[in-house]
Amino acid sequence: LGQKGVLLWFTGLSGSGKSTIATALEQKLWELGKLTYLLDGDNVRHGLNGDLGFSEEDRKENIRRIKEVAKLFVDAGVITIASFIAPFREDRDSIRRELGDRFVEVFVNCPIEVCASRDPKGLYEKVKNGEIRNFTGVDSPYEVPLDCEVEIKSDEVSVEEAVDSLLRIISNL
Ligand code: GGZ
Repeated sequence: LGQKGVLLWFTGLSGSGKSTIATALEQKLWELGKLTYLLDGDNVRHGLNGDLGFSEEDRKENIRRIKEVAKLFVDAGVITIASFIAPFREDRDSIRRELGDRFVEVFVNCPIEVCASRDPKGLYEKVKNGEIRNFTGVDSPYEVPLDCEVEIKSDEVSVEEAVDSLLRIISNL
């Protein structure tokens, strides 16, 4: 009868479109009367994970804590959307192991050249000028998903098309 919780995890490079698609999906679900929660850098990295940076160790701890929070939301029956790079396959796979079929890994796949040309926050420019180090895809690794549930080529499909395909997947869960 009630809504079953699920975790949709958007992984991909900075500027790949994770947050844009995640926000549009959340809006659509809200219009459908669904209970949702969006976890992203704005509400997690400033608060709960405010002590963490972008070293490999901190990124892994970032994802571990977000996983634990997300599990609570899923337990509560919420359609939980997480938008974080999560660059390490091992970390994403550990979420899948714990949540099983309640976990949907969404790879927002976009060539880094396109991400860098969008550069919504001017971060790629800063990387180029040497102002930021350990930047994902440049001098910090991103392990491409091999077995994700969904892949969105954000340079090829529109946000609306991406949201529609995700809604179809959610409705079949
Ligand atoms: C990658 C960085 C970095 C470095 C700051 N590397 O495009 P954004 O701005 O809004 O998304 C990026 C965000 C990445 O945080 P996550 O918590 O998703 O990363 S991880 O899963 O790897 O822990 C970017 C900004 O923070 N940012 N410095 N060095 N992205």
